Amino acid sequence: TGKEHWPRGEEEVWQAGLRGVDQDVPSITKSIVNHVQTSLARQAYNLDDLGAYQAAALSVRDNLLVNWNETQLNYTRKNPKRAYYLSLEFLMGRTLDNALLNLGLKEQYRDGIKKLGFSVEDILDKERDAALGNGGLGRLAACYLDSGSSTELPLWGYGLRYKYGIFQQLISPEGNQLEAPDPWLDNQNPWELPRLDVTYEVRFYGHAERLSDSRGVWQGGQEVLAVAYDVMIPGYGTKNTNNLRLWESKPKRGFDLNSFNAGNYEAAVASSNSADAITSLLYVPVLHLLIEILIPSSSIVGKELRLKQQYFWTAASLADIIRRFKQQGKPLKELPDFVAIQLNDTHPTLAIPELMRILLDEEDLNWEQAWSIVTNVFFYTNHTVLPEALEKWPVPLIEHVLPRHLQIIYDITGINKAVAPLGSSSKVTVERKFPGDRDRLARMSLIEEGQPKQVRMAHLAAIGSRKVNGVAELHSDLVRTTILKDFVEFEGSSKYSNVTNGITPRRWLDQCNPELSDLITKTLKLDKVVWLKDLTKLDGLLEFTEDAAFRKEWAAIKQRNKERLANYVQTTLGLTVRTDAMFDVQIKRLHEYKRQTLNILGVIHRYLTLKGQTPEERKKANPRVVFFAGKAAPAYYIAKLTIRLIVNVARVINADPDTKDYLQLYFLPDYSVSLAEVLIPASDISQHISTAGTEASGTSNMKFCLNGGLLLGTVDGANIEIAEEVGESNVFFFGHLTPAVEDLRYQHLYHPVPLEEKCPALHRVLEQVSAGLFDDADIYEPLLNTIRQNDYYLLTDDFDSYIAALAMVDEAYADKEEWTKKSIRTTAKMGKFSSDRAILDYAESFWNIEPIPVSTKK
Ligand code: GPQ
Repeated sequence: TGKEHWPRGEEEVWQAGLRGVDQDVPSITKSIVNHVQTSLARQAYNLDDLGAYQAAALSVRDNLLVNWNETQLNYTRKNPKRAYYLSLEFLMGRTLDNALLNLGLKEQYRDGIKKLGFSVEDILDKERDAALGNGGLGRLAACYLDSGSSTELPLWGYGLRYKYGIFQQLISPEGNQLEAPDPWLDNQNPWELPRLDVTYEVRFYGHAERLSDSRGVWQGGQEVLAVAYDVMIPGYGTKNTNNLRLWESKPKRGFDLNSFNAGNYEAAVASSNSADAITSLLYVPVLHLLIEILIPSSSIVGKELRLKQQYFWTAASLADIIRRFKQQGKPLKELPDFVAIQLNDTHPTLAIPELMRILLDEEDLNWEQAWSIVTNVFFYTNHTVLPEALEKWPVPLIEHVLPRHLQIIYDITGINKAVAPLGSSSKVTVERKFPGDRDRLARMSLIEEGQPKQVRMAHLAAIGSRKVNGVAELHSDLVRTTILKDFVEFEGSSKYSNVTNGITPRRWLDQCNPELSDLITKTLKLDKVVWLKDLTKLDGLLEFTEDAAFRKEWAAIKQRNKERLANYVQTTLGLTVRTDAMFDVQIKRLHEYKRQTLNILGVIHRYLTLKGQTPEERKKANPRVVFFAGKAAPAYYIAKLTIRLIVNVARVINADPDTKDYLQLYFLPDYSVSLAEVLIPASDISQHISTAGTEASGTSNMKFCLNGGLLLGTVDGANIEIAEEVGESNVFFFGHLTPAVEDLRYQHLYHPVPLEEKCPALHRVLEQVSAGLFDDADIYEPLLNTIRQNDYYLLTDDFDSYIAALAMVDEAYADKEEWTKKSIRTTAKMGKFSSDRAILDYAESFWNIEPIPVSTKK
């Protein structure tokens, strides 16, 4: 009868009850109305846009769940090797529009929602961003998840379910950044599925004892519960839907019953409060760092909480991965054949000693067996070479919170193992390879001497991983030749490689720039699924650069995107932006190395130049609107001062009747993924002007160029590879190159030249700021002094060539037809920067995993 293949009950009854995925408009409206009634308990007469958004989201979620289930069942059946992306940040942004586009249901929902009396644009706008990340690193993780599903790879993400994401940024009338919490879960989150039955216990503190050379036992302390929340990640043009599993912390027992019974209510809830705190908020780094933080009490408490976050998340994720592996009944030595774990920066590096602990203490393997498994499971991506941003943890703190892990870290670095045997069979150690080289041993040690001693997480991540990569060619070279040079010399260079970052063209073109996407589809005469999944197809646009009608359409779309941005500024800030000017955009975290200061000083220079001209002379100027957006870490004083300067310069110049037709300046508050989706398609030129060698890759540079914006930048990060693709004549480069940086810094220290001699133009600008042209005279002295004194980020060296590059941009923009050709060529050559290419590179060269498509493709 075939019934024996059916798990339970009567198959027909089951099949009839399965909520299918009917995707015609009547089924969609029926499903939305159903959710209005039975999920939200509301009705047509009291449904507002937010309610309509929620009902539509729940109805889309039904589709995702069906696909998610099929995908996971397929993985379980086929049992392939899987990869896991461990990231403390996932900057997802909004989900509904993305899910509709990936499912191919946007038009059906547009029609259905209209029939119900709402507009799809209005309800999409009701969704709050999931902003569980700071910047590029977190958004990269989100793009990689989209690409993992779209390329049908068995790839899961693991992260934390913060109750508060990145703070909301407000700007005071004086121009100060104020921070407000981001309670993003307050409206309920339709995109997550609580898995209250998937829980693990995670231990902190207590005491560790050694049982033998390598084995030990860890007991006592505090136990906290990790609870899983699953977020569905739909692929584009496929049913494959992967999982992002986020952990929430919870007290193991609601409260301490003994204290409760003794009438001590405060003590009873105390342990419960500290367990909840672990996943309460996302850390906002200073100098991308974790030292000073958004915690009201002392910074030691903040640091300890951050360490607890890192361990809580890695321990729960590893326990989950191992439980899944063990269900197959295979021996642990086969773990590397079924599991690859990518460490997104050093944040999850505790996974290395944690897996050692599990294998040694709980699974009874010996050191060589355990170390061989560990070093074949993990892969480490580095995202910065800035020394101040490399993670280090004080030894006493690790000893207090994770005593057993500290023992294991010491064993890895220990005398006999002297920076770990190379693989399980080889007994090569640093001591044997470089006899007597004590400096080298000290440099390579996992422990940095000092008061207190500190654990160098990048060294631990490198030595414990199968492969190590940087995120753009130049950056990976710098990783190999600077921060991990000794490790390359010890282990050989083949372990140290590069994967240039990428971006998903679904969100960063199709979703944020639908008109351009449609024009491309029409022009290439391809189904849009084809080129959005093979972005090198954009190359086909090149032959249309000489087609005047095509250029006209291309330019008209840019113009409408500029108007859309102007509208946004009008409705949110009440300010009128002129749209007949060049739009010049710099949007990213505020940081000295990214040099927003160079940009604002350049704006002041332009303003002073215009002021010095006659009205007749001014008429020749290229009108320009400059946009900034970005958040500063709350404790990063210099970055906040830069925001204040931008806001006050804007106040003065936007009100100046002499110049306001030629120069406008805006700082848009509360930068987010959603705001980026409005800004990026509207830009004519965007700025990526970090000091050479400091920006690991940059990813917004790729987004702007994909949308036909030209790039003004330094020879740094992925700018270099963008220029290689689009050709140097289509980008505007300036500034000193990486090899010159060290020498220039030396000159600043030992042979300083007075600014009025070295760079009179910059000197004049600083004088005006100091004189109080934009604000109280003294306010900006600390910011200006960073330039006048040691000028670590080389503004005094790059200012003149920056101004010259801006002039070249003006000149090029004057020839609109030629500019549009450059814009088309830029988009056409962006194929390399799809995150599909990047994720497939990780899959093939590192993880050794393959696509596992769910049988029926759409
Ligand atoms: N990046 Cl170390 C972050 O966003 N946060 C960090 O803590 C570190 C790096 C960025 C980096 O600055 C950009 O150049 C990269 O494009 C981005 O990571 C993704 O790799």
